[in-house]
Amino acid sequence: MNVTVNNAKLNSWIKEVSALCQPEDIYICDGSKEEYDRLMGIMLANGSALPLANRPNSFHFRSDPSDVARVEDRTYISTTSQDDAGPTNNWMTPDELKNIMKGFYKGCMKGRVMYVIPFSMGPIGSPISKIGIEISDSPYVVVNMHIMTRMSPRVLELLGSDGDFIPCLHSIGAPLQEGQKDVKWPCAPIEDKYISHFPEENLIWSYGSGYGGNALLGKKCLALRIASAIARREGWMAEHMLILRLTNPEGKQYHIAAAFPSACGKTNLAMMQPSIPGWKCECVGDDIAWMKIGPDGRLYAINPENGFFGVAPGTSYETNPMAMDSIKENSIFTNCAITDAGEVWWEGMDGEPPVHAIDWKEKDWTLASTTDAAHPNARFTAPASQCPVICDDWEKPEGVPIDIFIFGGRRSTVVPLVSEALSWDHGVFLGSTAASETTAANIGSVGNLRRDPFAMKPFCGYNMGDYFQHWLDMGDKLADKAPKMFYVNWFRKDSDGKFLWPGFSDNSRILKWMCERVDGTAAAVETPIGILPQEDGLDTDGLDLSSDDMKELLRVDTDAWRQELPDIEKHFAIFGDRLPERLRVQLQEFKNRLG
Ligand code: OXD
Ligand code: MN
Repeated sequence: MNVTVNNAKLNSWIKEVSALCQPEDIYICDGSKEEYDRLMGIMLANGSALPLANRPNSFHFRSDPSDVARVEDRTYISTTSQDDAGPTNNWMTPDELKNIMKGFYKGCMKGRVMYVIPFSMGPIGSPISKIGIEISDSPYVVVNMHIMTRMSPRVLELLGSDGDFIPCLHSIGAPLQEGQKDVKWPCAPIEDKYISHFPEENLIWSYGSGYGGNALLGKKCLALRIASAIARREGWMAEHMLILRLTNPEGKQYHIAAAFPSACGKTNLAMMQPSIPGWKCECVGDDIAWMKIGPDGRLYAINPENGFFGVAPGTSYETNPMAMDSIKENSIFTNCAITDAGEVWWEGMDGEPPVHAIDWKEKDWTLASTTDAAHPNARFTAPASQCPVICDDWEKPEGVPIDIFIFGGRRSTVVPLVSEALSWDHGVFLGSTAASETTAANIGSVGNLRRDPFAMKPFCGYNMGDYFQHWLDMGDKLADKAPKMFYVNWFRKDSDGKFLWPGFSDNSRILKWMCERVDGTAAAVETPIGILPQEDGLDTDGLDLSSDDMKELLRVDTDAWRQELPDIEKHFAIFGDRLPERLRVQLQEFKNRLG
């Protein structure tokens, strides 16, 4: 071990894990540039990392083809009683799950270094931040954690001898026998992967995968699943939300937190540059919001992360110029294609596709190929500080005051461009019934409709019925200081299957209407599904959009909504008596309004 550790809990945990996993060596990380360079050097030498030609200090990795996304089927919330994990989570008792996993962990780090990664989610030392320690046998995880979290010796200093932390144990599950040659992306087969959470003791155990969401344990595991359970106990919120600041031409600021399921364009919206003159948008975070009620009774949000782990395909100067500028240097890419010029490429990047590339599976790819050159869930990891529109206050320990909540999903039909909730309870109803057509970020079939309440289905660390109640309780506490709630769908299509709304920077037009609703200046019409803009209520100046298309975008198709009711009922039924009575009332009132 390279450093003496003073914290008693950490010392005994390190001893316990090393006795179980039997690594060749133990290394305590300090988050320094020297450490990053050294580990990257090792990975360059063994061929798992590839330097990129035109991006300083940037590298590409290819995963094993079986290890490309989060594995929801292998993700567990392990509580003593199954009811506490609820119907949306895989469950086993802690004893049962730990027994199985200990079998896998036994000797799993043989021939590898066990890295101890002290990190802070949220600015180091901020009262809302949480300290985690990840133990991992993957140097790829260490370099990604350098970007995605705050890693520094200050974290250990802050812990002192008796401070508490969230233990996050990770192994790729690929021990090396004496003399065995390593592969470029070691991992365990799918049926041996486990992403486990023990919210009753704030503990995370992950085994078998090196993919970001399964292996960078500060993100989905700590900052969402474990934090959501802590937040409920402590009366705050941990949400799968981007955070942005919008400033109007008069200089008034609005802060928006928005929940969309994976791969619905959260990163694009978080960094969006408004197409309407005089409006400014700045990014606070693109994936996770931790929110607490401040001394003035308003809800304040921080982004607990330090970087972006974004979906690369579809990202371009057209769709997200600020992301493109964020990944010019000091970035890590995973599962992209590599051009003959030694650069990353993915479907949807600006310009002409390369004539030839080496695809994400390390095979030749040409324009004639029928497969994708980059995996649809290929990712970039980039420091948030490199985003040209990162908000000056993004690291402010007290956070930014939220004015607006947005929920949404990807729906080609039924759901109009925007609607405002009739009340807080109605907003919770909208969030709790949110649905989206599935994409490549989660393993499973693409294109099905899945209910993804508050975009938290894969990330809620306790019974989702109780989670809905927590939202209602937070509304009661916030009372007239509660943010307004909206539901959006940028993805409605016409009968030819073409998107009706241009999206991206033009989404600012929708955000503008929301701000005007907050100020009480925008006209609106009440419909059975919520409050909608009047037909000419949105600022469409300079937009080439026919009035028929606008009508279709805002059309409330009551028949189609009536047809949705059985699915909503079925969705609510799974929560049994944990479904809050107030949501039953909302459903009944919705039915009544639809007639
Ligand atoms: C993500 C996800 O990686 O939601 O952010 O899957
Ligand atoms: Mn996400």
